[in-house]
Amino acid sequence: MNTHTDQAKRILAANDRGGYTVPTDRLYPFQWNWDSAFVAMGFALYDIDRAYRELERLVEGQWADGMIPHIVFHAPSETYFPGPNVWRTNHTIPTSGITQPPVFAIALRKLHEAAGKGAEERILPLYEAALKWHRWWYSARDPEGTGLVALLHPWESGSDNSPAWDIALARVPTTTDTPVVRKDTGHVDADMRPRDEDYRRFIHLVDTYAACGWDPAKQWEKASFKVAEIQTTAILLKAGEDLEHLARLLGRTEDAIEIAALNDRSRRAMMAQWRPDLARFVSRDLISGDDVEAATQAGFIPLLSLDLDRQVAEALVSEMKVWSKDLKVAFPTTKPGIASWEPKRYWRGPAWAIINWLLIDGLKRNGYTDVAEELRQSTIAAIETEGFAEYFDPVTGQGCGGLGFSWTAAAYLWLE
Ligand code: 9YW
Repeated sequence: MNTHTDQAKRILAANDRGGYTVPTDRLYPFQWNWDSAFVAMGFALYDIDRAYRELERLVEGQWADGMIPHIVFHAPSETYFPGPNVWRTNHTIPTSGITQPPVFAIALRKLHEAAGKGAEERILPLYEAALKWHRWWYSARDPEGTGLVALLHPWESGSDNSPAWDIALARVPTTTDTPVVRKDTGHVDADMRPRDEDYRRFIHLVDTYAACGWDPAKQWEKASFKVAEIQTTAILLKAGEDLEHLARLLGRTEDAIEIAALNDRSRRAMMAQWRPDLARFVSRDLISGDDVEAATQAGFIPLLSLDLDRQVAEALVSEMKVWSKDLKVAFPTTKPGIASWEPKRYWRGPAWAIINWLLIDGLKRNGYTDVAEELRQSTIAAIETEGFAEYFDPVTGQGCGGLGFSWTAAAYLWLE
């Protein structure tokens, strides 16, 4: 066996805390939502039972209203901030109060395909959980029915300190009721992490929503950060397609019709976010009404769920090539060379294996198999050279952030 494959499986085993996988030891000692979806797809390649367990354990944290939280705090740990006492969500199984990109149903379809016929019984409760979550997205995060879902916290994007939030986040006060006692910078170099000011604003938002009792309608009203987001909607639409497929397979015709209508709404809304002058798709800041023009990876993720017209696809892929030119590792999360580009600082420039995974699938969907193959090789080479780091400096190739990282291991297994 390829020694890297072996190593990837060992990382997933080492990060197992009893049917769920922590992203990495100490820095992230709980179960994270979209990490677990990627990890489940990794497990599906060699241990289908464990793959299902990963999703089942995540769903233990699902709220009555359908939201699947971004963190499920199955067991206490002192190595992460903010913990359950800051979130104050009062759930039997402690969780955070916000969500994360809905990769779940994409994973569920992959698991079902890997398990083969006869696995319907096991996916049924997971299918129900996904359906409830998708309904939550459309009711709680798109109450006006625009087709684009909104984030109320940068952590919900999974791209915490992306330049995409710079303008919207600047309106959020830095004052907090909760002392900000960061733990992350004790594990990882502070230069690779979000800044203190970002954390103060992140916690200000947590305080605000906790004061709303985590009621979605109250939060929507009080939110000082509200972005109708293109990457999340693109993922939701792909997951929606997979959910519709599963609904039909399970004989749930009414569900399938309902999901198809939501998918259609998102598809049309996303197309309207194409900006030919930028050669990217854009999010919308719902507080100012402005386009989010920051040059980040999010603008390319619609490849994953749209069958683009040739002209649009050509422009988008040409722009991707401009961004990747002369880099050691593609694909950068911020356009190289612009003022907000920081090649080592988390979501402000580095390349991430799971983002590449989404882009590779999107490029293939749109017929760009050669470009997808280049990106696949770049990702594999980065991991084989530097190890299973959280992310990579695209200029030097250096592995950064947490090490022995679960989703990088899962991505390797999937892409290799
Ligand atoms: C946080 C676990 C998570 C990822 C996010 C990433 C980071 C920090 O780590 O979040 O405190 O939640 O930005 O995408 O799921 O790997």
